[in-house]
Amino acid sequence: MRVSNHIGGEAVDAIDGRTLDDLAPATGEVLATIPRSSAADVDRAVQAAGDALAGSWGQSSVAERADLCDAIADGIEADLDRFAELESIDTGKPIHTARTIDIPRAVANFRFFAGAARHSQTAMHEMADAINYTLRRPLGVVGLITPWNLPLYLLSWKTAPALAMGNAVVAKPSELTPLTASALATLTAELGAPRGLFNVVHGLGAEAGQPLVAHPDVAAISFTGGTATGRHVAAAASRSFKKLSLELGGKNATIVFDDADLDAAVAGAARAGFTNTGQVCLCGSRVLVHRSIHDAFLERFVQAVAAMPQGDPADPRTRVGAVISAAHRDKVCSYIELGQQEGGTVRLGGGRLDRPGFFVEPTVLSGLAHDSRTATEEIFGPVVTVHPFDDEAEAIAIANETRYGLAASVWTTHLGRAHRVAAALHTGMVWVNCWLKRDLRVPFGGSKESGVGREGGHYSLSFYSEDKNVCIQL
Ligand code: TXE
Repeated sequence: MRVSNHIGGEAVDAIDGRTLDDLAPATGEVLATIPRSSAADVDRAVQAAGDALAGSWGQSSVAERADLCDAIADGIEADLDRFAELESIDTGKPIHTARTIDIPRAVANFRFFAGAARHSQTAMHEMADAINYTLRRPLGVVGLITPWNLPLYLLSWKTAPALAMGNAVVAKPSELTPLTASALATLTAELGAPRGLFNVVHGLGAEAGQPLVAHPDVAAISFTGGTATGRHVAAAASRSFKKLSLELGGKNATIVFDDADLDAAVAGAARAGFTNTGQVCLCGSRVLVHRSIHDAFLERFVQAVAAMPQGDPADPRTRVGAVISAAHRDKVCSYIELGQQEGGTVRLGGGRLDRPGFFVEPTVLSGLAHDSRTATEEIFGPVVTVHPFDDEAEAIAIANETRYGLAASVWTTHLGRAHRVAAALHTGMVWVNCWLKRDLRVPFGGSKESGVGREGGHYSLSFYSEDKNVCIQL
């Protein structure tokens, strides 16, 4: 496959003709070549986006923008199998995951934000002798930088509200997973969207992402990726006072109390730990279990994880696929080794799978100190550590003792405890007796080093627009 940039409604190569290889994680073989873009390509894309805003899109009504989002949703849905296949071969994720999670969610994102924009309202503040009303305006050109774990899912999560609020987009997808972003650009052009409304520039973070963040004509950056990269992005964006949304890493706790429904907790912890082969920022990679049920839980948890079939992502029965790259596989395996050096015992898995491609066995470690590196650093792969705690206060303290603050899940049948623990956790999101149950209206985001800002519902509409107050003397 030969993948192009999408600039001004046209599929184009990088200006200097350079390319990168995109590998299939399930085989390690070259899947596609993509443009290795540089600042000059980014500049063209930003210019094209500006042209779209200067043209008809700048005058578009909310209804027109929402209709376009609905049309994109319909287009992805009509072609769901092809989008799912592209996502699965590009990421190594099971086709089952792509078909049931990634692509349906992309459809839902466009549909949801079409509706949200149609129903959005602004405020009026009345004074004795004046009225104030709020105009909500697009920001202009927005830059969207997305990672490899949920490529279309996250790109659509940003693109839909950006378009619905009247902006034009320059997207820089991960160089490891370019395929569905290009498919989305092709679809958008086929639907007759204004040229330059949705541009995609492929390439490396330092060569194509960085110039987008630094570009003076880009009004906002929404970034999802690693915390270290987020730090660079924040520093670069601050120089031109860009609006910034950062969704970064996590080391999320799954907390299981002795009054939990054990069947539900075991199934929930397994799902939280290993969905998308552990490569979701929300994955529950540390399971904290009340000491009185620790051993019984661990035994059943290991059985539940062992029952998840791993292998060829194209097989519809597969539930655990490949990890994204050889480098990432090696990083994940190095943490499994570190965990053993730090005193942990491997209860399941323990290393790479002996087959072509980038596979790591689903791995469960126990016996580690809860402040060990393995238990506090983000591994972002199919590795979960299990730790005992003695009481509620200790569970909260352990859960909070990381530099991340994204999400947690709490398993208990005690109503008061559920509320107390949810309130005490230093995270942006808490699930009680569930995990990754998503209502697209709710605030999504993290605290501490997991990010800055919230997306979702009116939080996204507000991020991708600027409010202007008008005060009229009566
Ligand atoms: O992501 P990066 P990486 C975590 C996970 C993983 C680690 C590193 O722990 O092991 O991050 O992953 C672009 N300016 N997460 O290195 O670098 C890059 O091209 C502008 C958690 O693969 O964060 C890609 O498009 N952009 C996470 C995007 O940033 C830059 C999902 C993300 O890549 C850039 C992924 C720069 N200087 C990894 N450098 C989550 N929160 O879900 C890179 N990029």
